[in-house]
Amino acid sequence: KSDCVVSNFQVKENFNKTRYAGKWHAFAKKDPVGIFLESNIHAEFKIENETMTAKATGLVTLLPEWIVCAEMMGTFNNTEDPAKFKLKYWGAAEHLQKGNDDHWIIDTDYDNYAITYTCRKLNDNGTCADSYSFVFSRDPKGLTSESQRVVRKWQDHLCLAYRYRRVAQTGACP
Ligand code: DAO
Repeated sequence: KSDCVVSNFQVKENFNKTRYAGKWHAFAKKDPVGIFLESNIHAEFKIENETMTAKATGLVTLLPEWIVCAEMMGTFNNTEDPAKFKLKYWGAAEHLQKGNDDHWIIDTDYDNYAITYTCRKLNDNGTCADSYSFVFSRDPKGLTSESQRVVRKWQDHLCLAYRYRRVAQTGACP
């Protein structure tokens, strides 16, 4: 069982970013405070001289009457743990969000599912006050029940069970 202390969370052992490269579709997401990416989220990961980069797309609401498909760029800077990255991200357009987040690959089988974790703000006791997490699928149609079973176990480990919502994939942001 998990104690919910972020520094004790397990991440993918011997994470192989070459096998992780390619396209992933968001299947479910636990949102941070101030949600940004809402639906139709997908990302294409590449490796450029040992550094993982991504181009991500998703529907965002900038104003109630201004909903756009945001194109986001990210650079995943390596750390001493191959599954833990410092993600620097920015929008292709100026009015989009930018920032620096931890980005941990909690688990993946590279071919079907992945689950990521970001904690933006720690509590004094080491648990997380503001986190987000993506469940990715290689198949845009979704995850098999077997993959969902594995993912559910990790959601529990991250102390985020039942905090995820399904991410609609309607083809709105190709
Ligand atoms: O939707 O509020 C949110 C959290 C995500 C914001 C960061 C976007 C990063 C885009 C590049 C990385 C793709 C995995």
